[in-house]
Amino acid sequence: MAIERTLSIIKPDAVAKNVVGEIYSRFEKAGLSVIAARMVHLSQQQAEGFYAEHKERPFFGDLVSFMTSGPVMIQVLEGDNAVIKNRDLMGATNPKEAAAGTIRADFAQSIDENAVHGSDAVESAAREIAYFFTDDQLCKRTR
Ligand code: RTP
Ligand code: MG
Repeated sequence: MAIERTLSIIKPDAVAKNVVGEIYSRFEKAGLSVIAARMVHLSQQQAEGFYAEHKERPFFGDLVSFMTSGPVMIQVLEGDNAVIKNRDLMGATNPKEAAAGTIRADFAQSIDENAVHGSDAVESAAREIAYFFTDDQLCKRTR
């Protein structure tokens, strides 16, 4: 198995619900380690830049207003197959379609306010990690 890194964001709805610890616990139980983290209230410019790939989509404006509506918790997760493992923990984009026991099934209310973000591929993970963290902010695991 490949050791990968992925970018995870606990979105404003889940931060407001005070379930950051519960979501971290799921990462840990799945064997993913947090190697960098910070809490940020994103500016409009930061949110627009992060979701630039969706710029032309009809939901872009709502997505940016939601992502700037309160603080988010941003972390880099590392572990075996981290990208797909985190996507599996998250569940489907629409929480109504998310499998039971996934983060979105348990903590999200709608497709617009869906609790978490996770990179969708190794390439996008590298880009998204670099968007929020410098290399020297990524900690080496000691075991
Ligand atoms: P994310 O990027 O946040 O991890 O979510 P995702 O990969 O599961 O979904 P993506 O297609 O990348 O969409 C990004 C976010 O935009 C909102 N969205 N709304 N109303 C809609 O049809 C719609 N589609 C997407 C969601 O909040 C989604 O997380
Ligand atoms: Mg996505």
